[in-house]
Amino acid sequence: MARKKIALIGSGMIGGTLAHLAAKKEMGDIVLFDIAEGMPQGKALDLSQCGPIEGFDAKITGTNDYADIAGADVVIVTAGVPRKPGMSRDDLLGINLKVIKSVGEGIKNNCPDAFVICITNPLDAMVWALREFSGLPHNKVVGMAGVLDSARFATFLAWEFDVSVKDVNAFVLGGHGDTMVPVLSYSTINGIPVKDMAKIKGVSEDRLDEIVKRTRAGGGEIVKLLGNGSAYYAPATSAIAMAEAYLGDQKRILPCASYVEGKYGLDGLYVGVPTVLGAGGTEEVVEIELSDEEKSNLKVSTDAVEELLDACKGLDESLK
Ligand code: A3D
Repeated sequence: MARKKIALIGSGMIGGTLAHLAAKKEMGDIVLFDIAEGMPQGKALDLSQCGPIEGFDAKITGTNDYADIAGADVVIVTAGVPRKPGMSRDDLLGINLKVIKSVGEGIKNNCPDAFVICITNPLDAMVWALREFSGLPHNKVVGMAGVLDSARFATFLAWEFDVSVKDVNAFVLGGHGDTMVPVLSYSTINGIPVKDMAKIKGVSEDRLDEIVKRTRAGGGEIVKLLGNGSAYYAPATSAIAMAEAYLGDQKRILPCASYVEGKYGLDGLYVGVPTVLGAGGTEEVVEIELSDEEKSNLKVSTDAVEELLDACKGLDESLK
């Protein structure tokens, strides 16, 4: 069987980390693409030289030519600019929309059968625009955010309860912004609802609220600490888990920015929802029952995503 081909559009901090992880896991041959000349080639060479030490077989190449992503099975998109301290994800819209347009066309012309995972921010708007520009079916274009946001939520819960992260199952829904919805009612410690665990461990509701708030602001906390750029290790790991679910037809249920039509009262929007990921791409959006409060929080979040889509349509005629 031929090796799979993984194309990484954007070879910056997340792109380079993705390449390293994909190579280590021998997921396939890897093409690093970027508009910066020399940089993807340099990273590819450097990463290739990890092979003899780490013992992986993966051909890693760097390029500035979209023709080299031809036939890719999976494309992961990080092209664009990240946040600087004080910026919101939405501040990136104008600049990253132009980038996503060129990426969408590159994918359409070279690997229209690929499964495409978008990471570029503002995520929910960029994944929608990428789907529009690439013309791929909705089930083959997905956004990575929920896996990361849920991992942040799980980390903070594990620290609070002093338990292994392996036993924490945390869930975040909605758009990837300050209005995201960490859902305590579906978060458990090895099956024990978080609210029950809080009682057992003497953790107050106020403290749980603080954890929810910290999760929502989790990306900004790292941007502030780094001083330059945004998180990249956990975002890369999250996207790799999604790519593995697709390549291995794993049927994992992961929170992804998927195209939702009909469910959750939505009509054609990309937003974070539990999604079955398998060989068919986003095979099913799972509609879970939410409390009235969770529903209204989700509505605030999806309204914010809709506003961003309107802004995209205002910036690019072809999206109207
Ligand atoms: P960075 O290290 O700057 O890498 C971005 C790369 O994109 C750079 O190497 C650029 O040269 C390249 N690039 C710019 N324009 C183009 C273009 N037209 N075509 C191809 N490549 C181009 O950023 P990063 O890797 O840290 O972050 C990448 C993106 O991911 C940013 O938009 C971040 O905001 C976003 N991000 C999203 C999450 C989510 O959870 C959704 C988390 C962290 C970062």
